[in-house]
Amino acid sequence: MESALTARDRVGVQDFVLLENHTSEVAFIENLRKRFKENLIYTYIGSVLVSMNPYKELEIYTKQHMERYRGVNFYEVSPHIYAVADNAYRSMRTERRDQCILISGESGAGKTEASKKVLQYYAVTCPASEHVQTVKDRLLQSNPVLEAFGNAKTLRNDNSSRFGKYMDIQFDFKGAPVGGHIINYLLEKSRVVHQSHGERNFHIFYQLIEGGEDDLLRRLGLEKNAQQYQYLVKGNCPKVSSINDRNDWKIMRKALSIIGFTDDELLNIIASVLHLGNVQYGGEDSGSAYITTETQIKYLARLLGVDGTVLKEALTHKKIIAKGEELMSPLNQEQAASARDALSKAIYGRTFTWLVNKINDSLAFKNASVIGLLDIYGFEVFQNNSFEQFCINYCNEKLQQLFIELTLKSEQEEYEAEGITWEPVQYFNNKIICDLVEEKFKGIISILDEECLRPGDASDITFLEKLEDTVGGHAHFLTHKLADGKTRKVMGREEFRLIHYAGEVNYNVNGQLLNGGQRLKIKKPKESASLNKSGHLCPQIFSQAEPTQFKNSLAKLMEILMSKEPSYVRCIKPNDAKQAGRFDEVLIRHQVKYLGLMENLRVRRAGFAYRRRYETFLQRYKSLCPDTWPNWDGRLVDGVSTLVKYLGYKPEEYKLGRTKIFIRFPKTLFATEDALEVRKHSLGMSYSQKTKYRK
Ligand code: AOV
Ligand code: MG
Repeated sequence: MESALTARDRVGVQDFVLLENHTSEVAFIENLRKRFKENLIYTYIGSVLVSMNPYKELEIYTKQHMERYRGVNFYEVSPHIYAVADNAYRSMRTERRDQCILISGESGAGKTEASKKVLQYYAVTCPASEHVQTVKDRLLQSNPVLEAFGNAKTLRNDNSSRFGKYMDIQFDFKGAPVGGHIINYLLEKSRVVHQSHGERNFHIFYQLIEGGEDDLLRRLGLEKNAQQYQYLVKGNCPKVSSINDRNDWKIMRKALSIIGFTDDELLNIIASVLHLGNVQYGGEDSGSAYITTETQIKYLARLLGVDGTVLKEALTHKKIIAKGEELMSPLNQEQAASARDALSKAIYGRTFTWLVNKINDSLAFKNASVIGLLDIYGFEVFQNNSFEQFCINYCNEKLQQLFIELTLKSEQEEYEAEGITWEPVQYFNNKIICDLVEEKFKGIISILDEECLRPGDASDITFLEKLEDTVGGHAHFLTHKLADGKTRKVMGREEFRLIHYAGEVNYNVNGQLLNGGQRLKIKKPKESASLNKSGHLCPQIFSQAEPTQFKNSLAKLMEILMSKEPSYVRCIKPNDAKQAGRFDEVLIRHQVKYLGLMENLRVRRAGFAYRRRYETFLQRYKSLCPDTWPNWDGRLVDGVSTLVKYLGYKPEEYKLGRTKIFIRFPKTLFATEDALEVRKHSLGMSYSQKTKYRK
């Protein structure tokens, strides 16, 4: 039989805290490598779960596995996403505190898969009633629907989420899931009209074309051939070997009906986007554009329920306000094409929001205990980075900031406040970058907003100049201009570079950034439901710039997350080839670095696994010591001290702070919990931590 030592040599340690040389990145990576080779994709850093994408189906998500993790202490079983899910669930139940599970990592690292596993875990293991079954089904079925409309094949991930998602799962007092609520962030709308080589538009378009029944396609005026549609050919990649569009269509349709969509309003809109993409223009280069594709207009008018003439005007003119009067001014071909694309993006974006609202309605949000799940796009760097990457990467900065606030910083501050001797751990605080982006009046977003809303000569270049004037000297901001007036050759004149915590990214302001304040929009439906009957389709000036909206919604998200107790899942992508068994060390080391895992480990090693307020600790365990039972009259700290000495805690296992006891190793607390259980049984009480949540 294999000895414990050789086993560890082969499979590594299941918690990085147990590594002998915990400051060595080499040892960290080696541990990941050993475990990955053995298909052990999960490893802890204390309570943080590190997850490696195996790129193959593993037999670790069965019902039996779920059962194994129910009601069991974190450290008693091997690391698993189910342990994180179960732990959050139990904390919510026992401490009555809302929880959130924050899943981060770069594109293709396995965030969405992890969030689905969590949802499935609750759906299978939580108690249910008939009503709850419907809610569970709807919660689960929201995934295929949102993925059809919000995910796409990219170079990095065949099923890449092109929107951020925060989902609240609500539980009643019995611990049964009774509702849910989804908030979506920043759908990548530009994908509707353009895709890079080797990438696709959102899945739904191909599902409809490939899987749509003949009758349906005829009604929508669509052909069963993706090549016919301008919006589907840009990436030159209509078919993906890992995706079965026809099958996915069936799954999506079924999911829609479970959620309660009965008619085809949604598909009318999807079809109209495809028709819009095929609208073409004629006219002199600088003269007024006219539409040359009447068939498309006919279908569009019918599907959207608008008048054809109004539609044509909307697609060839813009509304301007001159001397207080509204006028329709003609567009040239190029302008008209971009107005058309802006309209498509707006329609799709609004449909997506409407879809999320409909799903939320069907989930019937209630005021209950909550576990939030955050699956948001990872840090992105492309050859050409635009406004969208800027927002995505800013979002990742904010999440890292939250991670720092909630783990590294708060942990160290607490030791200080409690007067616990402590060797501070150095870490990079990315607040400086968040400020650079979001600070009032002088942050990048403020400046962008100002330029978007300024009438007259505002342009991409004036925006860049203004940035240089305002944040030019910032340590995390660069342009092609050097301080001595010379030019930095490696950078273009229309770019600025941000030095993010995760790496450097050049953002192109050329015609991209000002999309953030896109001026052409279809009229906002008064309420979501009015979209199906539409009727309104006239261009209007867009008054509020999107970055500010995004900034505000992110601020709100941070508030939601701060109010909950967080659990972290840090996902790592093993290689760029989407292949099983390939461990690309350079790529992995980079992720370990920017996810801050080494700092996380150092803080964790130096710290204490558990802390409890004296009164809570004493209240829970006082029955275990004759001196503290039934009551302790003296100072709380003395009571706790008497109790733990009686229990045999060794001096190196704990420390007493001002208001709390700090326990270094989880096993110490587990032993105390076990003692409590034994005592309760001996007193004939049926209550026990473990049986409490088991059916
Ligand atoms: P992401 O959500 O982190 O990327 P996904 O969760 O979509 O990444 O994972 C990408 C692909 O990796 C999936 O489609 C699966 O094929 C595979 N995969 C991930 N996790 C597992 C797992 N636990 N077991 C088996 N296969 C897995 V992005 O949304 O692009 O940021 O934007
Ligand atoms: Mg995803």
